[in-house]
Amino acid sequence: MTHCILIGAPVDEGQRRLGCLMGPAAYRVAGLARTLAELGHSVEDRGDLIPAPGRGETCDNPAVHHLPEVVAWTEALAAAATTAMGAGLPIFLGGDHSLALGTLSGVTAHAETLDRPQFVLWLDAHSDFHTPLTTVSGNLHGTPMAYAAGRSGFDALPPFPAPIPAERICMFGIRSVDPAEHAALLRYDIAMNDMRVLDERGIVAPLREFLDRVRAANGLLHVSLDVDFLDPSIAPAVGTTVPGGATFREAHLVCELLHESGLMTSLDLVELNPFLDDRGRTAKLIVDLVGSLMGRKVFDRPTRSF
Ligand code: B3U
Ligand code: MN
Ligand code: MN
Repeated sequence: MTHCILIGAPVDEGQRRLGCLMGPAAYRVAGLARTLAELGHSVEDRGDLIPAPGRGETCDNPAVHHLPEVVAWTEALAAAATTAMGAGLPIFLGGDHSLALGTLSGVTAHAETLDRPQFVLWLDAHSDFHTPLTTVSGNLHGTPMAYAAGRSGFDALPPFPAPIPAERICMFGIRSVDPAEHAALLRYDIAMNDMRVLDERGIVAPLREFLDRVRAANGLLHVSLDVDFLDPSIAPAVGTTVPGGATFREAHLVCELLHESGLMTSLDLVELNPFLDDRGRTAKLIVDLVGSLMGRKVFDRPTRSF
């Protein structure tokens, strides 16, 4: 039994399409708390965070927009994440992926106090490895993984608590990387399971390798699930659809393996745009995936020895 702490983060300033701010409400309507309770977990819904007003920060890249708002969200989320980590398993309901600037900061700060290494599993079509100085779109939802890895260029944000070394980061589902991100990623030895790798090796072997590393290091594991990790044919409610994503079964398998590992200590659900959904189908799919992450099985095999 896990104590699940739901934290709504209706942020949509990290990109330009309106609607992500309805994400937390959609997860609640789709039955997230009920799903967790039916699996035997206790659920505490802390409601939606309200960030402080922006303070007018600027940066040298004129494309960047809503920087002060994103800084304010980062600070609010980092504080909420650190507090929640001491009390249970935080599940952050986005909101766009810029929220991970804050959640990664907060969970990593907590890991530091425990003197345990923080690991990250990034389930996304995108590597989100831009800095505010390299982004072409100016959308800060494309930057959180670079912030956590300790790239420079984030002067408007608080310094990242303890930059996460590349070998503690694993990306899955990647199929859209901008040239500047690509150049930067070549300097980092991040486990890059793009669709090329997953097509060849499948999802199980690379995931087990990573989970074994987390276990061996007694690490904490933050999982960041971007809706566009999934193929748009099953998850249409996202602003940036990229064809060729994870299938229904692959996504459930990732979640089932994560559950079996018992290693996940915090979770982001990001980029759901309910305004683009088809009768709540994407929200319901994400809630179902959280069910698999938290122990739902088709058939619960008793452990047998022969
Ligand atoms: N790399 C592009 C596209 C992108 C990143 N994250 C999403 N889209 N969702 C950018 O704008 O930085
Ligand atoms: Mn993303
Ligand atoms: Mn994405």
